Amino acid sequence: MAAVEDSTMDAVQRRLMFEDECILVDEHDNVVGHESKYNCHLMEKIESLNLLHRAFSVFLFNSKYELLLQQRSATKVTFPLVWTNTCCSHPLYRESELIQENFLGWVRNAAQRKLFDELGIPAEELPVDEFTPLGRMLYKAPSDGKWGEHEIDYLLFIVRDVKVLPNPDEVADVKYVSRDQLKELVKKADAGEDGLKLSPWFRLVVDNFLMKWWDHLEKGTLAEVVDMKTIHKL
Ligand code: DMA
Ligand code: MN
Repeated sequence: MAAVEDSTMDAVQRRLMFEDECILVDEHDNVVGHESKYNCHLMEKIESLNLLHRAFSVFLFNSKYELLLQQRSATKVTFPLVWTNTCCSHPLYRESELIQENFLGWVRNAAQRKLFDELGIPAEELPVDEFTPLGRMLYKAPSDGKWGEHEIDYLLFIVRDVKVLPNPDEVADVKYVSRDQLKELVKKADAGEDGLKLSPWFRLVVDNFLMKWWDHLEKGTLAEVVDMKTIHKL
């Protein structure tokens, strides 16, 4: 992927790069400060200052237990046009998104904020108690020469039939997949077919957790696999 130069950065994405103040954490997920989304995603800063920030990934299923995927828009600074889970972003360094009770306090605000921004799903459709936090993973992934991720990512499931209205600044395409359809997608991405790419964090979840969690979701035994103590280093 070509490096995104600041001068050619999409205006909407540039605004978010400076407006969004991400939460800096240590390897144990203790809050240690805050930094602009811009600096948090510059590989040079990540490496030289060992910047690590907090993020979340929502996996939304419909009542047929199909998973909603999104393709990131072409204007995203990191990982444009890759296919990924329903919605990913960062809780921001503000009181409402730093609340930690049951790992759900800030979800009410951060996940609801981005599910509306990116997919047009109103907050009323997403009661906070319906989100199940499954686990946390720490990973680093370069996007191109300049940008990348280094995050502790909270993985959240929700089952809900929703009406989706994608925001073209954020999302190029959406689709629901069954488990078999997702396996086909992964095969295609591995083979480089149709220029199909999956995000590195989605791929880590697929390879390490998703199929097992999906089984438990369908059987109604998801609580058995919740582990909010471990931070998986992947
Ligand atoms: C960041 O997602 C979060 C993860 C888990 C990669 P993003 O780049 O889509 O963030 P935003 O939507 O805030 O640009
Ligand atoms: Mn990030």
